[in-house]
Amino acid sequence: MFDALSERLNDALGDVRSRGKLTEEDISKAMRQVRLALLEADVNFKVVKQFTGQVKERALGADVLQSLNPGQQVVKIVADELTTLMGGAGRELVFAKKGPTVILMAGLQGSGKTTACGKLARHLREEKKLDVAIAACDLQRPAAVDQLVKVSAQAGATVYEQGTSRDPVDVAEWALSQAKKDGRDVLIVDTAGRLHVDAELMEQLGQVKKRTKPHNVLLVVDAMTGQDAVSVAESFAETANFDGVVLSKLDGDARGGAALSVKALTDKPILYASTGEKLDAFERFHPDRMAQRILGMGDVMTLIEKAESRIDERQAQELERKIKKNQFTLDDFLEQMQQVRSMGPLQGLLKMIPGMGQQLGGLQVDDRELDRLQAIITSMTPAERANPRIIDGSRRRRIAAGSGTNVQAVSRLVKQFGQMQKMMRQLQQGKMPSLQQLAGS
Ligand SMILES: Nc1nc2c(ncn2[C@@H]2O[C@H](COP(=O)(O)OP(=O)(O)OP(=O)(O)O)[C@@H](O)[C@H]2O)c(=O)[nH]1
Ligand SMILES: [Mg+2]
Repeated sequence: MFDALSERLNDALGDVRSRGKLTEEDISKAMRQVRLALLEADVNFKVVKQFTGQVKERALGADVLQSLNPGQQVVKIVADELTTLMGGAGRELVFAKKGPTVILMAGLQGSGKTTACGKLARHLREEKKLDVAIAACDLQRPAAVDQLVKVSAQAGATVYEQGTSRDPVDVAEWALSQAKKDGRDVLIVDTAGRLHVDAELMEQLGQVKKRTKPHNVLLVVDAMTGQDAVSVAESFAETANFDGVVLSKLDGDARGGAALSVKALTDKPILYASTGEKLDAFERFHPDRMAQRILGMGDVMTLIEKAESRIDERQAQELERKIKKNQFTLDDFLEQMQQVRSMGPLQGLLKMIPGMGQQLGGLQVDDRELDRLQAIITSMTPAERANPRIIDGSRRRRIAAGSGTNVQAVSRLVKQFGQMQKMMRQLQQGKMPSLQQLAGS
C-alpha cells in the first residue's frame, strides 16, 4: 500500500531532511519532486497543485528556514498537509440512539460492496461487540444472495434474505422490520452495483434510502481504478447523497492516488480502508496515521511528544556531552532505560519507530527482560558500570548470582553494551547505521 509513493516522497524529501540549513531554492526543488511523486501516484492534478502550493507557502513562511532544524519542520508540514488532504481528524460512523443503526452500502459493480458488508460486520462485532445483521438487497445478480450468505457466515452476522424474486426495496424494508424485531444493533444493507452511475441505480438507491432511513450511506470505491474511483465518487456526490467512503482494494494499489484525492474533490471523508480479500483485511482510515505511514515515519510524532514530556532538557544535554566524549556508561544506560520505561510498555513504543513495526513482526517484546537488565546493572560495582571491560569470568559469576540471572545473560548485556558504544562512536563520526543494523545488533 502506497509503497511507490512512499519511496518517491522520501526521495524528494531526503535532501531537505538531511540538510542543516535550507534555502528557498531547496524548498522549491523539493516541491517540484513532491509534485512529480504525487502525479505519478495518480493524484488529481488540481489537488497536487493546491497541496504543493500550501506546503511551500507554509515552509517559506514564518520562521521555518531560520529554525534549528528546518528539514524536519518541512517534513512535518508535509505530514500535516497530507493529513488535512486525506480528511484531517477522520470521521466515525453515526450510531442510532435507539433501534438498529442502518448502514447502506452503495457503489459500482465489482467495487467490493458485498465484501465490505462482511468486513464491516466483522469489524463492528469484534471491535464494538455489536450484534450485526446484513440485508441481501442485491437482486440483480443471481449469485449475489448466495455470496452474501457465505460472507455473512464468515463474519458471524445474520443475513436477512428473501431470495431473488422480490423487489429489492421491499426486501430492504422487510429486513429493517426484522432487525427491529430481533433487536439487532446494526443492519448493513448490501445493494446491487451498476456498470455506470445511471438513473435507474440512483432511483433504486433513493427508494431504499427513503424506506430504511439509513444513518450512514457509505460509497464503496475501488482504489485500483485510481482517478476513476474519484470521478465515480464525484458523480455520486452530485446525484445521491452519501456520508463517507470505503476505499477497497488498497492492497492492489501501490499508488494511492484515490486515497489522496477523494476527500479534496468530493468533501466526503474516507471511513474505512479495505486491504485484501480476507475479512480481516479492513481498518479504520486515520488520515494522520496514513500520512505518517506514507512518509515512512511510523508514529514518531507521538513518540517525540511522549519523550519530550519525560526527558529533562538539562539531562539530555549532559547525555549528549557524554556520548560525544565517549563517556556513556552503564549507569547512563540504566538511567535512559528507566526514562524510556516511564513512557509505557516497550512493545507499543517500538511500533512507533519507523520500520520497527515490520521488523518486529509477531515478536513479543517483554518488559520483564528490562527488569532483568536493570537487576544485572545494579548488581555491578560502580567501577564495573563505568568500565564494563573489567568484567571478567569471576565478576560475571558474582553479578549473575547477585541479580538472580545467569552468566550468559550478563555476558550478553556486556556484549550488547559494547556494540552500543561502538554505534555511538559511528554516529559521532557521522556514519548512520541502518535500521537493519540496529535491529540486528
Ligand atoms: N484484493 C482485494 N480484493 C477485493 C477487496 N475487496 C473486494 N475484493 C474482491 O473484488 C471482487 C468484487 O467484490 P464484491 O464484494 O463482490 O463486489 P460488489 O461491489 O459486491 O460487486 P457487485 O455485487 O457485482 O456489484 C471480489 O473478487 C472480491 O474478492 C480488497 O480490499 N482487496
Ligand atoms: Mg455485491
